[in-house]
Amino acid sequence: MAPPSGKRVKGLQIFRPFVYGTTALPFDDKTNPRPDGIPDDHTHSWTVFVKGIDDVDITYWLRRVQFKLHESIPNHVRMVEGEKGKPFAIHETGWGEFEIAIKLYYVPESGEKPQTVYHHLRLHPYGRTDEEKETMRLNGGEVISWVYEEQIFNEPYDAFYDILTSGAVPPPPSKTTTASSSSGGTTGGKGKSAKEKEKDKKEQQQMLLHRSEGGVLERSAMIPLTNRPGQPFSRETEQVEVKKLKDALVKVEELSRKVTEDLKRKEQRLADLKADAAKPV
Ligand code: SLL
Repeated sequence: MAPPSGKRVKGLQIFRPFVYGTTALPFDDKTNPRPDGIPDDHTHSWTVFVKGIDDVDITYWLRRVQFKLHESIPNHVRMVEGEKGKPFAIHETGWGEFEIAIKLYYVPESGEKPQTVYHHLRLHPYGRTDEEKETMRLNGGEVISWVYEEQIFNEPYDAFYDILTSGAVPPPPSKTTTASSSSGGTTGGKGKSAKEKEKDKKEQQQMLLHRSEGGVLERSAMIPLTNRPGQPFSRETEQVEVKKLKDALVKVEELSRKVTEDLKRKEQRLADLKADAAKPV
């Protein structure tokens, strides 16, 4: 593919948050019955996905995703084309865990080459303690292994920059809608009728309200303010992680102080013993 014509925006980086990972659920006659025709040795149904944070659309920068599954799975290389507002996802059943190669293909305007991330399909929770294992389970018993990532576009082409910044707008009311009529532009007002201005104002209010509820806006780099069911990546989670790191640092400093004190005591003892040994008898 020829690179897009036009210049790059020098000295500028734009990032977009996204989430990828796997969700697995063991077969169970009551809650997750094995579908007809699935081999007896299959124990789980699972999904691998790439999606926007808070389920916002990302197809304006990500065009398609190739998932390379384990060779034991029929037709193991799968290409998923972007559908506005929907996750890129593959649903499968199986018995074993393996590494999935997830190749991201960007929109042509970006001029970016595809890039691969790797993700381990988790069917079984792991951890040193039961508590740690439980953090991998959602309420319904699903085993989740999800990763927050940020896609960085370094010095994007002009046309792509325009796409990326064409407006932070609230997600459409139903997240599955196929086309958003909003142009994304909320600025201006010149030459607009009173009715259009009123519409703009409403959109802006809706946008602020949505953000104040903690959600993110479409075509933005925002992350939610708080956690919600199925949405564990937020400023709240970030704060919890920061606190964990701070607490760990305090512990490390305390340990290091103790070791240093111990060392000093031992050095002193050694010096005393040496001095003793040097005394004439
Ligand atoms: C393991 N190294 O031993 C891994 C291999 C393979 C998983 C896991 C087959 C699905 C199907 C399946 O689950 N393969 O037959 O469609 O754990």
